[in-house]
Formats: sequence, C-alpha cells, structure tokens
Amino acid sequence: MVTEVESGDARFVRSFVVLLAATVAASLLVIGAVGVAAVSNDQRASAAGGVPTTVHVTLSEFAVTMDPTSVPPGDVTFHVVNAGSVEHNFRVVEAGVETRLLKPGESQDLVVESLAAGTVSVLCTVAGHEAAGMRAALQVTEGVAGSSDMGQAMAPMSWQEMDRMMEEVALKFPAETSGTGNGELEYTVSEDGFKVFELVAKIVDWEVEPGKVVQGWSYNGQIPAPIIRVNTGDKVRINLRNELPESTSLHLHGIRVPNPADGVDPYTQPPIQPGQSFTYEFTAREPSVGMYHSHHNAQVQVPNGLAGALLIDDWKTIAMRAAGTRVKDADGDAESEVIMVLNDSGTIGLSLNGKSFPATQPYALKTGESMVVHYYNEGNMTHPMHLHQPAGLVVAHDGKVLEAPFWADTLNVAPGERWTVVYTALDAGVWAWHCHILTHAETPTGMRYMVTALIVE
Ligand SMILES: [Cu+2]
Repeated sequence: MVTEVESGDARFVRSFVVLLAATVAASLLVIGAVGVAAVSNDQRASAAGGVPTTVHVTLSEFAVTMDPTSVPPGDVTFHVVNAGSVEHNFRVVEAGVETRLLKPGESQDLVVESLAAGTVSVLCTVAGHEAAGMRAALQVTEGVAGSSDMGQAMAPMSWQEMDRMMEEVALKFPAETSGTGNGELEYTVSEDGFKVFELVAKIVDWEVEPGKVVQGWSYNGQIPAPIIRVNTGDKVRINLRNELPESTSLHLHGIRVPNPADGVDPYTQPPIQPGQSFTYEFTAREPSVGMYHSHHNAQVQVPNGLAGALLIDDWKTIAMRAAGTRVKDADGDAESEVIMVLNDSGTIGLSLNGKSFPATQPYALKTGESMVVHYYNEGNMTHPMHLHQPAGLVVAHDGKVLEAPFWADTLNVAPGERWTVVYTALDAGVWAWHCHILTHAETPTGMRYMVTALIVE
C-alpha cells in the first residue's frame, strides 16, 4: 500500500517518456555522431603528437569520476573539479602527488609526467572520504587512445553537448535497477502475545543508479530497510541477527521504549558482535513516525544503508485528520502514504530511498487526491525538499501532530528529523520533486541524485 505507483500510472510515465524520446531521437543521432567524431579527433592528436592527455576529474559526495578512464602512457594532466558541497582533494597514489584541499566549486590542474602502463589509484585523502567511496582507478594502457565515459562531466563542453547529455539522462527516468527498499515487514505472533519481527543485518550489492553497484549495508537485503508497522498497545519484539563484518546495535529513534531497548551500546546493551543476535522488546505506547537504525559506528553503518521506518498507528488517517478542511481533498482520505528516506553519505550517497536519479521512483495522484509523505533524513546534511506542485501542508514533526499546521513548498529536513506532509493534487502535469541544494539534484550532465517526480493526472 505504500510508495507503489499503480500499473496504469506506470504506463503513463512510460508513454510520457516514449513521447519525449520520439521527438528528440533524430537530433540525438545527429549530435551524437558529431560528438563521437570530435572525441576521436582529440584523442588521435593526443596519441600521435605526444600532447599531454587530459583527464577530467569530478569530485563529489562520495565519488571520484574520471573521463576518460583509460589513457596511453605518458604525461597526463588531471583537471580536477570539486562538484560536491564539502571540501575534497585528489591524490594520484602511485605518483605521490595531490591537489590542495579544494572548496566546493574550486578546481586545480595536476600534471603527472611519464605515467607508466598499469593501474593508477586515485582517491580523496579527507578522513573517511576514501572509505565512503571516493576512490577510483585509471588504466594506463599502451595503444589505447582513451575511452570516454559519456555519463561523466566533460569540461569544456558546448551548450549543445550539455543539452544532449541532460536530455539523455532525463529520458532514462524512471530507470530500472535491481533491489527495492521500504517493503512491508511481515510479523508472526508469539505465544506470549508479541508481534515478532525478524531482521538480519548484512552487506549486499546495491544498485544505486543504473550500473552503479555499491556495497550496501542492509536489513533483510533492503535499502531503506523494510517498514515495521504496529499499533498503540501492541507488544513488539524485534530479533536482530548480525551478519555484518563488525558489531552493531539497533536504536529505535523517536519511539518511546524502555531504556534497555534503546540500542545504545555499550550503555544499554553489549554490542551485537558478528554472528550474534539480540532481541529488542517494548510495548507501543503512543503514535510514532519512528525510525530504526544502527547506533554502533553509526556514521558508517547508517549512511551505508542500515536505516528504516517504524510507524505506530495509522498515519494516513492521523495526518488527514490534522489537515482537516485546509486541504481540498475530494473525499477526505489520503490515497497513498509515502516514506521518503533521504541520504547523502556512505556507500549509498545522495539518494531518495536508496536510489539516485534516474533510478528514483516516480509517484502518482489524480487531481483532488492526497498523499501523506513522511520525509526521513538518515544522512549527514540538511535537505530542503521541494515539490514543484502542489504545496504541502506540514502536519507533524518527529511523529507529533503540530498545534498549527503550516504550508511549505520547500521544507528543510535536518539529519534525524521526520516531517509529515499532506500534498493534495490540484493541477495535472509531471511535477519535479527534489532537494533544493542544487548540487544534490543536478550535475553539468543533467539531473542526478535527489530528484524524482509527482505525476498528476
Ligand atoms: Cu540535499
């Protein structure tokens, strides 16, 4: 019942994309051919004339991308651009050289002379950034003229080339990737009357965007973790088995639990070591838009994927009751409930529900219908989430209904926060929905990361 786009709506998205594709296909072919010719001319000059090869390097949270990714031996100029929102640098390990610390938007050229054939490692030396994904390899191969990765930033590029690449990415939306998070977690009822949920923490291959597969730290193979739903008065038991390579623990964030179930090792429990299990028990005391996530080496484990939603009571109903007659809903009921988990760090990086545009999931409503959205920030930065239309009525913060709901088309969601918003569709169209820190939503080669769409029929 959550976050699924009905098959009819999926067809609508497909037909919308197909229509766009048909109108631009011819121009893509023409411009594409020119682009390929230009690249190969450039590379021929480089290989034949001994002109230093230039590798365009883009730094972001948390990735190092290079174009091209293979070069002939010889002198190489790395044109390094920090396209991220925090400071990074770029080190060529085998050559023992690195750029200065680059602020967001800064660039520096790094010249490495006489690179020999082989594999060259590059990375960002800022603490934790390599482990979070900022490392890559450059292939230095005799006789190779360089291969261009069209998905990455290529500067300088013409405005026509930029338009073409942006269109190429946009037409892929919604791109299919393997793996889906936010499934509903089934439970069993024990003889002593508990709703029993089983979680296994383990590392899985996770496809963040088409072709980009990372090591995701998951509960039950899902990122975000499966949704746990209970009601006030329920006795709840969560069995967590740790199949990670390090200890972990589970914090029930924003949920009223007895102290021993708070998951803060080593105070309230010992760490759950690899191969061990631990049981958390509590009685659901009050309505909650809660999250559950790791509380052990959490700055690594949570952004890598160990986080999910735990809701107490029916928030579709609670939210619509809080909205009252302020929203112009046709029947007073919400048609869907959306969990949107924001992330920006770790192996998953900038993403909505574990996916980066164009692999993010679109949502659909008919005019006069409403959806209840719970924004969850499981990352390390604040994200101002912006839906082009309709404006949202913010009805709850951290699982508490507001005394005075307020309207927002852009809503800051800080790390750890949950905001509950009622959006009621007014005008038909495909409405962009994205983080408004623009480096979290776009690159010079098109929309990326924290972007999706609401389709209103
Ligand atoms: Cu953001």
